[in-house]
Amino acid sequence: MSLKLYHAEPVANSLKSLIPLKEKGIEFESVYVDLHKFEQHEPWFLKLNPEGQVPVLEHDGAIITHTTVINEYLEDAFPDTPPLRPADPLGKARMRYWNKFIDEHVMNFVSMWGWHRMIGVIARGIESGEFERLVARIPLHEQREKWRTARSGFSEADLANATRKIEVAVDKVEAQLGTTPWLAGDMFTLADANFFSHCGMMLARMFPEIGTPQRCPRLLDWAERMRARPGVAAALTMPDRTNPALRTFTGHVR
Ligand SMILES: N[C@@H](CCC(=O)N[C@@H](CS)C(=O)NCC(=O)O)C(=O)O
Repeated sequence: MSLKLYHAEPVANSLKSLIPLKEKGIEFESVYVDLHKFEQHEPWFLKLNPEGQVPVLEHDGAIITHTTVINEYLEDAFPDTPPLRPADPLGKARMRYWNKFIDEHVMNFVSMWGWHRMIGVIARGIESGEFERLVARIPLHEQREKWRTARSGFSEADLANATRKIEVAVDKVEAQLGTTPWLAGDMFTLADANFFSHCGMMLARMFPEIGTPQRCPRLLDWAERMRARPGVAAALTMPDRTNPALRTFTGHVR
């Protein structure tokens, strides 16, 4: 059996798939893709994932992309490892509801603030001819536009909308955690790994005015319970080569 995960720093999408691998105790080869060097747009990487994004799972030569798909694949392909998905149909539906909500209404809005504060700084540091050359290699139209917007600056209206989306998500998770210990019920699931990677782990540092003990005490307690899990802790200690000068903008600090 051969299993490889191509990934970047343990945050956002890379962390989202590192957590289940570590939680399930599945042996895999970690292949670090350096986003600071735009390795995800190199021809060798585009052969693996034509969309030019991490993470990518390679299992016995088959390629699986998109974290929500990767993570459910791990559940199906490694049934003898600790489950991170409920066995009953209703539990599965609850978990998938949260994954859909996080993928559609959380991930991109936290990401916009990260790009605004960090990628914008990187993009403006690249001379314009070189910048256009790098952007021209990006396969996805949306990502090309995101890089250009990061360089010129996101609009106040877009940033304000992103903040509003994050507030809605935080309040929604806080309400859920008043009912169940984990997002989808009594069991730690892929939905918890998803929200933690995209919002929970960086909430207090990246959005201190939202992630307050007054507003979301249960969410902050849940984030501590997440970090106390050996699998999550192991995922968080994967290599982090973020430029230290930019680190504080992103919540990468552990
Ligand atoms: N929907 C994809 C999103 C993947 C994604 O946005 N990955 C980011 C890292 S968090 C990436 O590769 N960014 C670099 C780029 O787009 O050039 C997934 O769930 O895997």
